[in-house]
Amino acid sequence: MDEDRLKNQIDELVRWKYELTTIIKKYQDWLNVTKLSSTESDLKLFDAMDSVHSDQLTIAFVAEFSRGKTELINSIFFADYKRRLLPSTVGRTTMCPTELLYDADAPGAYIKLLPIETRTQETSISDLKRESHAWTTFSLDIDNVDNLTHSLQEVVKSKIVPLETAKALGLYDDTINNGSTTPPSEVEIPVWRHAIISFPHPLLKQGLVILDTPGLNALGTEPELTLSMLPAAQAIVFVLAPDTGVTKSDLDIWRLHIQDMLDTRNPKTIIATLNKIDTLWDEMKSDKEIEAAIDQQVRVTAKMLNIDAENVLPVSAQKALVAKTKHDQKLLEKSRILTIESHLANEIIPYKQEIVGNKVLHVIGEMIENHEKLLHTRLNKLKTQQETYFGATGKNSNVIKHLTQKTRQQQVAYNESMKHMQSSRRLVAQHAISVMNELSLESFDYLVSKTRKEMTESWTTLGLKNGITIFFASISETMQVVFRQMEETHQVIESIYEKFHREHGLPEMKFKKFTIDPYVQHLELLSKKAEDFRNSPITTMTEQNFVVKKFFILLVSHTREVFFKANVEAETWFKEIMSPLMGQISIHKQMLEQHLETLCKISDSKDTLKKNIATVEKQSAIVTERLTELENIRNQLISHMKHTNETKDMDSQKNGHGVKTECKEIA
Ligand SMILES: Nc1nc2c(ncn2[C@@H]2O[C@H](COP(=O)(O)OP(=O)(O)OP(=O)(O)O)[C@@H](O)[C@H]2O)c(=O)[nH]1
Ligand SMILES: [Mg+2]
Repeated sequence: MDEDRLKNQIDELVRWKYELTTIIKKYQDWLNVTKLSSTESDLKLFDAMDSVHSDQLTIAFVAEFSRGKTELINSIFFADYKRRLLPSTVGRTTMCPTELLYDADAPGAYIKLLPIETRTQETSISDLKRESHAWTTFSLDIDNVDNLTHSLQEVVKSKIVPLETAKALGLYDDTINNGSTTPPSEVEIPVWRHAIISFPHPLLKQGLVILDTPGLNALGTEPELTLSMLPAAQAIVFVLAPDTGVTKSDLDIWRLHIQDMLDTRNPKTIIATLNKIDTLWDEMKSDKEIEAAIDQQVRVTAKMLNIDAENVLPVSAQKALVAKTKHDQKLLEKSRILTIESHLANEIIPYKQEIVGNKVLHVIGEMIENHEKLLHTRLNKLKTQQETYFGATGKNSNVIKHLTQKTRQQQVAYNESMKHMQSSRRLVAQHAISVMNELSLESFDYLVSKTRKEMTESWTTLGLKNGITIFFASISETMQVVFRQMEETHQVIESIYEKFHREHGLPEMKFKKFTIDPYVQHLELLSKKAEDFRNSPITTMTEQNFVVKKFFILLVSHTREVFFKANVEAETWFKEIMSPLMGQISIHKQMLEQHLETLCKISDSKDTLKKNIATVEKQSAIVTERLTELENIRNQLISHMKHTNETKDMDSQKNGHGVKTECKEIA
């Protein structure tokens, strides 16, 4: 049924994630059985499983005040309560950004509120989330809807404070007075800065997170929303209303906080809703005329926002809530809420699935590939050994002596290469030190303190703006240095891999290069946001330097996060980059030793030779069986993600490898 589509799709996503973790678990068991697991592989698989488990689907609602964000949330997600669960009234209602989620670790439902006064601190909301003492928490009585709705009223609370207090909190916007009247002596401000509501709603329990934001420049005064919370959401619902049309402030919000995101994500994940279409329902007009009027509004809206008309969805949140409460199917259809729910179900959830899938595939796919290569090498070496033994049957001792000599020579060559390998590894370690030094948080913090010093010397809006520019220029310079260093490192590693392939017949292996591109792109996005922020009307007034300062603090904290991620990934990369080659080398060494030992024994008796042939045959059968198991796991993973692009890549790699891993004859 259409009404249940969203719920069904979320259930489906949960099932899909569960199956994905089952496949990862199967691979982990396989690694244990084959004794190929290592601390690194365990850690990687644990991380992959954890990222699937803790993954959330966030839908954020953004708009100017009174467009009906909260009403939409109530009607899409909470109509079962048969009332307005979250407060929604005429005029400005929601006073603080509100996250609705399910916290499985908490003993019961709660509402957690961050006092507005925390704005004076330099700590970001995401950091404050880890400091429970900073929040005021009330438990929620979920069995009594009256009590529940009453408790949720906290998010609309405001208070009157002296002008100076509002200014100190960066909450006084003097454009409101337009310079024509004297500033007021008192200002109304929100009581809370942020709210987190946790309760066991079925969809929230499945990992859905809803972010309701207040209108009236809340996004401008709390830059963290624009910088991190909105970009992190999988879907953004931007709400407009036909009674006001697309106003200047609607457009400002769109341009300053949403439009940019269209460049970096699937456009279908940003939905513009034209809410309150019931205001166009006119009994004096035919259904056709009403339809035409709505279509016209959709086209105008799409043009103004410069998006496809199919991503502008007309709706009546209020009538949808009434229809769901009264089970009025006709009104429900007329409200068009099901179109929005279908869009969320059909576009957002599969997109989310793709993101999670790609993340897992990126890690696991590569590991499986390396293990497949390893087993293929082992199998080929066993085959060669078997052929040698067969060849040796009935041969005289001179031939065996010759074979032994040849293998010894290979061992000497191998030992020489190992010496070369040691010096190459030292070289790679040196590269690692320089790269890690550039990406170290100490260097980053030094850069920040330097920028800060320059900024404190001119703690004016202009000085702060210049500080941001200098800051990004320095970061970009660091990234360029890292890029050059990594290019050199890649060359060194390539030559090592190549040497072992050329001189010892190890399979031609492509190692994974470390790319800083995603980090550079992320930093460029932050830099662009900073640029937009610098040019936005809010920062043109010197009185707003509170906001600029806050923005800078947040930018630093975000950039630090990006840096930290790059640092961790580079460190892991350096740790792992030689592992596939070392695995192959270890097999190569083992096989050489085993081969030599057998050749020595061959001359002893024919029985030993027979026994050895039998052992090699048995080993080959086991390796073949393990390979089949691994291929099954890989196929399961591929069919589980059949819609992702990376799967296609993996498929083509699969077809190309295996044959290539043929080894040169040892003897
Ligand atoms: N006629 C009509 N009124 C609606 C509709 N949706 C919301 N409203 C009304 O519009 C007013 C504002 O709705 P809210 O949901 O509080 O709007 P909001 O966007 O959350 O506003 P803030 O919380 O102030 O940012 C309320 O009185 C709602 O009942 C609708 O589809 N039709
Ligand atoms: Mg609201």
